[in-house]
Amino acid sequence: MTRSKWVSVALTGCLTALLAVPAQAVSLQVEVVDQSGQPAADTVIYAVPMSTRLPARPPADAIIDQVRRQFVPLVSVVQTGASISFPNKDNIEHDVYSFSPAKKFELKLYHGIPAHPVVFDKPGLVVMGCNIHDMMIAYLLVVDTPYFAKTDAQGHASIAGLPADNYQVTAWSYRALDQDARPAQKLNLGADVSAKFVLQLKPEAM
Ligand SMILES: [Cu+2]
Repeated sequence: MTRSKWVSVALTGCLTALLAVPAQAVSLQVEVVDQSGQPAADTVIYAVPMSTRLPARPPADAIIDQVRRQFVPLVSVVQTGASISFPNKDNIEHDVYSFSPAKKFELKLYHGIPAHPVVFDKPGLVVMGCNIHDMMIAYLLVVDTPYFAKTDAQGHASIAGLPADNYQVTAWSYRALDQDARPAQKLNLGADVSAKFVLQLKPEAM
């Protein structure tokens, strides 16, 4: 191959690669603290684009385990339409239920993996419990976007691969003093952005 032909092939390859990915993908770093400045772990962050369409791919499924009479994880977030399976890893039976308007359901006393996952087809907060063990509780936030994350022990979360756009970025904590509060920021994500939320939270349960 001549040099000029090689350059042409290489350029065509680059262009094809460029066209295959969205014009520009950016990332969002979020820090969440409570009213005393302490890191707020297990806070859900979700970003809804103002003008770009959501990707057509189906929502990612999730798993909420039951281990030693606890739901693991305590807090989950999924996109509307996602399926969640609830494997019981204990040697005793659990009876998982929710009375939340966003999803009322019950998985009657069972061991192992239920035959069918539960589909969460409406956005909102779903609080789950076990009819046998009153201490068991889990929180699921169902959101109308695939762009979400949960803060780690340091109160940090990041969402990568966001198409450049203006976003409504919302934070929700299961410890919020006002469970209906949805503090949000409008952010221009034309490039990588860092944001901070200060939430009014109840003390962490011991
Ligand atoms: Cu139970």
